Amino acid sequence: MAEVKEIKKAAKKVKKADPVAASIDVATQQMIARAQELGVETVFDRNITLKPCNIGNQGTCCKNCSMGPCRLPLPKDYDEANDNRKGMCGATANTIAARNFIRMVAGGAAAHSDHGRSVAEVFMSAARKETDVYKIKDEAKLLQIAPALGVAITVEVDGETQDRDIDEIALEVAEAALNEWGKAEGEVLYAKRAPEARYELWKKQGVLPRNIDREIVEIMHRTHIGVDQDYRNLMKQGVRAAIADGWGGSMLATDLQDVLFGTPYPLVSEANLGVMKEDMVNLVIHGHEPVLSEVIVEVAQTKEMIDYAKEKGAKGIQLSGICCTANEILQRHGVPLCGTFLQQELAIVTGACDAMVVDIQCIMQNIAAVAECFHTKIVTTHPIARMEQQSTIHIEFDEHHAVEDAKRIVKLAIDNFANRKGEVMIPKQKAPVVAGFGVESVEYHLGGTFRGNYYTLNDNIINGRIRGIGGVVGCNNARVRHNEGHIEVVKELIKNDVIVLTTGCNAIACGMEGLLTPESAKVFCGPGLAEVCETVGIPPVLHLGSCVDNSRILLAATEVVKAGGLGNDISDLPAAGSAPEWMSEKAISIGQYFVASGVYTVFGAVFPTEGAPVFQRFLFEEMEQMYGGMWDFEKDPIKHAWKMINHIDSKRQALGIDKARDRVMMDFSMRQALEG
Ligand code: SF4
Ligand code: MSK
Repeated sequence: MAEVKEIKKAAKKVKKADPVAASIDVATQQMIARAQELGVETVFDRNITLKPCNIGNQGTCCKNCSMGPCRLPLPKDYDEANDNRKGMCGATANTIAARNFIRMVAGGAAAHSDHGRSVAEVFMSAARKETDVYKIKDEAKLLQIAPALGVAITVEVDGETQDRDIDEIALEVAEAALNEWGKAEGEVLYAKRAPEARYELWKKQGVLPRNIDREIVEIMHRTHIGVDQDYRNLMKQGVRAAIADGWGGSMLATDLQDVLFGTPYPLVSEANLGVMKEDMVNLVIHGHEPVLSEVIVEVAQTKEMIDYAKEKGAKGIQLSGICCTANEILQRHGVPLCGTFLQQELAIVTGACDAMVVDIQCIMQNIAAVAECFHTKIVTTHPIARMEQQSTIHIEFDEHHAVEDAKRIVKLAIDNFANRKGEVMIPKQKAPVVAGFGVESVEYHLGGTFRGNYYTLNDNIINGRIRGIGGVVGCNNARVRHNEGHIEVVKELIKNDVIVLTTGCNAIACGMEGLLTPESAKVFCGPGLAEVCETVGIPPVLHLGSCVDNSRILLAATEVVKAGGLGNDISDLPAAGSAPEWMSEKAISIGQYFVASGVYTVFGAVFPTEGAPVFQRFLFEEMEQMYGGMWDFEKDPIKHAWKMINHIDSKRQALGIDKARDRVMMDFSMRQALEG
């Protein structure tokens, strides 16, 4: 008996992922197979051997006190009227699922907002001129955000209006921004940047955030055993904290990064593992905060470093990025994208990654184990994000000696070039991308020649060439086929004339698939969207940046409302949100602030409340009456896209612009007939 058990165990041990079933991307498939050939385990293999807990997946496992964990799976013969499931303390499935859900909001909001706080601290150093490395790069953006933080940009002198000193403004902006995390009174100031109707709605619902930290702390308090035991009231706090993230911490992170490092404008680059180069030093930058990576990009381009790399036998230095640090340095410098969240181990498996430098968020601990099989050095840089593996190197980054830190890291990668062992195998696949969009560049490209606003975009939505706007964002999740959901959802949307705004790993996935080029419009888009993209010269999928840059989507939607003709609030717009392959708590916080901002938001992969149908109904239906936006869930990518399109169509109908679209379709078929 014991023998059979052992044989079974051994068989389980050798269970490996099928590369083609694991990813739609050929480069990823090749590298999964390569890892298996070399005996290196990756997340794709662990997906086969490590099964998720079904009860945790349903959101109905509570471990908030030591009388638990209390596990309340949804019974097969579930009968809502007789649902007597209770934890030891009597907490119902709804209470447990709601507590777990808003704890995810707290985790996500904390991650985004703490990132924002770090940027604000560096901004303060720059404003105080304590560092030569960081300076105010984009004064126009500083002047644009200052009034929203209560900082005047002009002053009255002898009855005349004069511009204020830019250094004084920067200092006051830094103080006001940092104050947003912990002020004793008032409300998060950026909430007023939302359309007026939205702000008033938040006020009416009692969800205006007071300060960023407080809303996150209050979630932890309310979800402690024996505090808030009403899922509606719990969600009120979830909404408040999510607004504090989207319209607070994340928006401040985006704005202050733009002021310090420059507001992105469209540029050309490439995406996928094929951007790595065998004969160059490959330094892969991974994480989320651009504060260090900005300096690394600068240092790696200096003659001193390039000469040093040549001295060591390399042709130069190839930088590339993973996850949202990748998006940040792509948007501002055109540094190519190496891959998404699920490709971080695979970049090392190439055997050509001389160093991977990481900061915060989405960094798999297993990169240290994979790196031990190769020559790769893993460099952690953030005081709050270290790894237990002794093989990793910690170079703590400090803005006061940023250049020295960056030099040490770049040199370490160069010195490691000669230590490569075994065969290098870099997949060939890479695709061109046009990235670097933002509220300002969308306005520039779609705003028309004479009107510097969103008028032309609105006009194209009203006349039906553009059916609506899809915000498609979020992670990869190894429990579903890598990039399949992302790409199928986006392709179905653009095929049906829905323009897509993307961030995070969805943006990287779209880049790898060639969807971030203007040329992709005539291949993949419906006639109306193709016509707009071809006329204006933009891709049908606009890359707006990293996870914190979802705030750009909120502001773009606000600009659309302001431009007129499409209602008074974000909830009136023919628009929908999506995260087809989400996995992180940050995605839940983003989803919740989209919903609270009036956006119908569909998630794929798995939804963490299925064990509590009453609470889930609150999220999926009742929230719409309160906020004009609600959650939904659909695993199948095509049905997922169609839920969004149907919602967009219902909004078009409510606005009375559905007929215009019919005419456009007729024009196209006539044109086709003529061409035929
Ligand atoms: Fe169980 Fe209640 Fe404790 Fe949660 S808080 S673990 S439901 S006893
Ligand atoms: S990196 S949070 S896996 S999008 Fe922002 Fe990608 Fe999700 Fe991390």
